[in-house]
Amino acid sequence: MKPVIHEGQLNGQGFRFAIVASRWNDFISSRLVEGALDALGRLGASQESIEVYRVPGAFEIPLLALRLAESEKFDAVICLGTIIRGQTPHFEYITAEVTRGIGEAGLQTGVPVVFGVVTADTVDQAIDRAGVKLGNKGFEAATTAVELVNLYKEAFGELGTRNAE
Ligand code: INI
Repeated sequence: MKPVIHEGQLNGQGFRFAIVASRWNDFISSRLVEGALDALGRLGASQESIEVYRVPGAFEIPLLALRLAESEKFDAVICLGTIIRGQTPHFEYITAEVTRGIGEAGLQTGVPVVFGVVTADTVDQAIDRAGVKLGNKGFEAATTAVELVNLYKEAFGELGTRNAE
Protein backbone atom coordinates (compact mmCIF):
# COMPACT_ATOMS: atom_id res chain seq x y z
CA MET A 1 0.00 0.00 0.00
CA LYS A 2 1.30 3.42 -0.96
CA PRO A 3 1.41 6.36 1.45
CA VAL A 4 -0.95 9.27 0.80
CA ILE A 5 1.09 12.16 -0.53
CA HIS A 6 -0.28 15.66 0.00
CA GLU A 7 1.06 18.39 -2.22
CA GLY A 8 -0.41 21.82 -2.92
CA GLN A 9 -1.66 22.63 -6.39
CA LEU A 10 -0.49 25.77 -8.16
CA ASN A 11 -3.89 27.43 -8.34
CA GLY A 12 -4.31 30.84 -6.72
CA GLN A 13 -7.98 31.27 -7.52
CA GLY A 14 -10.17 32.08 -4.51
CA PHE A 15 -7.30 32.79 -2.10
CA ARG A 16 -6.29 36.14 -0.60
CA PHE A 17 -2.68 37.27 -0.52
CA ALA A 18 -0.83 40.06 1.27
CA ILE A 19 2.54 41.20 0.00
CA VAL A 20 4.78 43.04 2.48
CA ALA A 21 7.66 44.70 0.66
CA SER A 22 10.36 47.01 1.95
CA ARG A 23 11.55 50.11 0.06
CA TRP A 24 15.28 49.89 0.79
CA ASN A 25 17.17 49.10 -2.43
CA ASP A 26 13.88 49.70 -4.21
CA PHE A 27 15.27 49.30 -7.72
CA ILE A 28 15.54 45.62 -6.75
CA SER A 29 12.64 45.27 -4.29
CA SER A 30 10.14 46.73 -6.77
CA ARG A 31 11.23 44.05 -9.29
CA LEU A 32 10.47 41.45 -6.62
CA VAL A 33 6.98 42.91 -6.16
CA GLU A 34 6.44 42.81 -9.94
CA GLY A 35 7.62 39.20 -10.01
CA ALA A 36 5.25 38.24 -7.19
CA LEU A 37 2.28 39.96 -8.87
CA ASP A 38 3.17 38.28 -12.15
CA ALA A 39 3.22 34.84 -10.50
CA LEU A 40 -0.05 35.39 -8.63
CA GLY A 41 -1.75 36.57 -11.83
CA ARG A 42 -0.43 33.67 -13.88
CA LEU A 43 -1.56 31.23 -11.21
CA GLY A 44 -5.12 32.53 -11.26
CA ALA A 45 -5.32 34.85 -8.24
CA SER A 46 -7.63 37.79 -8.91
CA GLN A 47 -6.29 41.36 -8.65
CA GLU A 48 -8.85 42.21 -5.94
CA SER A 49 -7.56 39.39 -3.76
CA ILE A 50 -4.05 40.88 -3.52
CA GLU A 51 -2.99 43.73 -1.23
CA VAL A 52 0.51 45.22 -1.31
CA TYR A 53 1.90 46.88 1.82
CA ARG A 54 5.16 48.84 1.68
CA VAL A 55 7.43 49.38 4.71
CA PRO A 56 10.66 51.41 4.93
CA GLY A 57 13.25 48.66 5.47
CA ALA A 58 13.42 44.89 5.80
CA PHE A 59 13.59 45.23 9.59
CA GLU A 60 9.99 46.52 9.48
CA ILE A 61 8.68 43.48 7.57
CA PRO A 62 8.16 40.93 10.40
CA LEU A 63 5.79 42.93 12.61
CA LEU A 64 3.51 43.89 9.72
CA ALA A 65 3.63 40.33 8.40
CA LEU A 66 2.59 39.10 11.85
CA ARG A 67 -0.29 41.59 12.12
CA LEU A 68 -1.54 40.77 8.63
CA ALA A 69 -1.32 37.05 9.29
CA GLU A 70 -3.28 37.56 12.53
CA SER A 71 -5.94 39.64 10.79
CA GLU A 72 -7.61 36.59 9.18
CA LYS A 73 -7.94 38.65 5.99
CA PHE A 74 -5.30 36.66 4.12
CA ASP A 75 -4.54 33.04 3.37
CA ALA A 76 -0.83 33.79 2.99
CA VAL A 77 1.61 36.65 3.50
CA ILE A 78 4.50 37.10 1.07
CA CYS A 79 7.50 39.02 2.44
CA LEU A 80 9.81 40.76 -0.04
CA GLY A 81 12.88 42.91 0.45
CA THR A 82 16.53 43.38 -0.34
CA ILE A 83 19.35 43.44 2.18
CA ILE A 84 22.82 44.10 0.78
CA ARG A 85 26.01 43.65 2.79
CA GLY A 86 27.86 46.84 3.68
CA GLN A 87 31.13 47.40 5.49
CA THR A 88 29.86 46.76 9.01
CA PRO A 89 28.12 43.86 10.84
CA HIS A 90 24.79 45.69 10.31
CA PHE A 91 23.88 43.23 7.52
CA GLU A 92 24.18 40.24 9.85
CA TYR A 93 21.99 41.81 12.54
CA ILE A 94 19.24 42.91 10.15
CA THR A 95 19.26 39.66 8.18
CA ALA A 96 19.11 37.46 11.27
CA GLU A 97 16.27 39.43 12.81
CA VAL A 98 14.24 39.62 9.61
CA THR A 99 14.64 35.90 8.97
CA ARG A 100 13.71 34.99 12.54
CA GLY A 101 10.80 37.44 12.62
CA ILE A 102 9.27 36.27 9.35
CA GLY A 103 9.50 32.66 10.51
CA GLU A 104 7.92 33.57 13.82
CA ALA A 105 5.00 35.37 12.13
CA GLY A 106 4.05 32.09 10.48
CA LEU A 107 4.62 29.93 13.53
CA GLN A 108 2.64 32.24 15.83
CA THR A 109 -0.38 32.50 13.56
CA GLY A 110 -0.49 29.24 11.63
CA VAL A 111 -0.75 31.24 8.40
CA PRO A 112 1.85 30.60 5.69
CA VAL A 113 4.29 33.54 5.75
CA VAL A 114 6.76 33.20 2.91
CA PHE A 115 10.34 34.45 2.89
CA GLY A 116 11.20 36.32 -0.31
CA VAL A 117 13.91 38.60 1.03
CA VAL A 118 17.06 38.75 -1.06
CA THR A 119 20.19 38.75 1.11
CA ALA A 120 23.24 39.45 -1.01
CA ASP A 121 26.89 40.31 -0.64
CA THR A 122 26.81 42.65 -3.64
CA VAL A 123 24.37 44.69 -5.71
CA ASP A 124 25.08 42.40 -8.68
CA GLN A 125 24.12 39.31 -6.71
CA ALA A 126 20.86 41.00 -5.74
CA ILE A 127 20.09 42.06 -9.32
CA ASP A 128 20.68 38.49 -10.50
CA ARG A 129 17.95 37.35 -8.10
CA ALA A 130 15.43 39.98 -9.17
CA GLY A 131 14.77 38.87 -12.72
CA VAL A 132 18.19 38.75 -14.38
CA LYS A 133 20.36 35.59 -14.17
CA LEU A 134 18.89 33.62 -11.31
CA GLY A 135 15.15 34.08 -11.66
CA ASN A 136 13.06 36.39 -9.55
CA LYS A 137 12.77 35.70 -5.81
CA GLY A 138 9.45 37.53 -5.72
CA PHE A 139 8.02 35.22 -8.37
CA GLU A 140 9.37 32.19 -6.47
CA ALA A 141 8.00 33.37 -3.13
CA ALA A 142 4.53 33.99 -4.58
CA THR A 143 4.56 30.56 -6.25
CA THR A 144 5.47 29.01 -2.90
CA ALA A 145 2.60 30.90 -1.26
CA VAL A 146 0.12 29.55 -3.82
CA GLU A 147 1.35 26.00 -3.30
CA LEU A 148 1.11 26.37 0.49
CA VAL A 149 -2.43 27.82 0.58
CA ASN A 150 -3.61 24.85 -1.45
CA LEU A 151 -1.75 22.41 0.79
CA TYR A 152 -3.15 24.03 3.96
CA LYS A 153 -6.66 24.04 2.53
CA GLU A 154 -6.36 20.35 1.75
CA ALA A 155 -4.84 19.52 5.13
CA PHE A 156 -6.89 21.76 7.44
CA GLY A 157 -9.97 23.01 5.58
CA GLU A 158 -11.14 26.30 4.12
CA LEU A 159 -9.39 28.85 6.29
CA GLY A 160 -5.69 29.10 6.87
CA THR A 161 -5.91 30.49 10.39
CA ARG A 162 -5.56 28.11 13.31
CA ASN A 163 -8.44 29.40 15.45
CA ALA A 164 -10.98 29.93 12.65
CA GLU A 165 -14.03 27.69 12.87
N1 INI B 1 17.13 47.71 5.18
C1 INI B 1 16.99 46.95 4.08
O1 INI B 1 15.87 46.56 3.73
N2 INI B 1 18.08 46.60 3.34
C2 INI B 1 19.34 46.98 3.70
O2 INI B 1 20.29 46.63 2.95
C3 INI B 1 19.50 47.78 4.84
N3 INI B 1 20.82 48.21 5.23
O3 INI B 1 21.79 47.89 4.55
O4 INI B 1 20.97 48.91 6.24
C4 INI B 1 18.36 48.15 5.59
N4 INI B 1 18.44 48.91 6.69
C5 INI B 1 17.29 49.57 7.28
C6 INI B 1 16.51 48.71 8.27
O5 INI B 1 15.83 47.66 7.60
C7 INI B 1 15.44 49.53 9.01
O6 INI B 1 14.55 50.11 8.09
C8 INI B 1 16.02 50.65 9.88
O7 INI B 1 17.02 50.15 10.73
C9 INI B 1 14.90 51.28 10.75
O8 INI B 1 14.32 50.32 11.63
